[in-house]
Amino acid sequence: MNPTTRVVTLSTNYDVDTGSATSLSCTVTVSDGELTDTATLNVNINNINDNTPTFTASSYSFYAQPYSDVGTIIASLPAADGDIGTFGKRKSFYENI
Ligand SMILES: [Ca+2]
Ligand SMILES: [Ca+2]
Repeated sequence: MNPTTRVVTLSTNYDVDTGSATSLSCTVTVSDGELTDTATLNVNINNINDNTPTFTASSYSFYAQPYSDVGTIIASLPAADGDIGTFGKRKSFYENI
């Protein structure tokens, strides 16, 4: 906290995706040089969707058996997303082949 402007800023990067704290707390003091008062500052750090989901390769090749039944699973494509929680859930969209 800047003592002149009283603006509160973070002194380090907090990335909840990598296990950083999701809340911070500290005691702030105001003084007129003689008298003082204190208050507790609680800051909650929210997760944001700041990581793009990615496949592990740009293309994949698989072989399917001829005359396989419709709906037969022929591949499972790995993908990752560095976000935790709902922002890290992955949905895949594809065209029928
Ligand atoms: Ca994400
Ligand atoms: Ca995130």
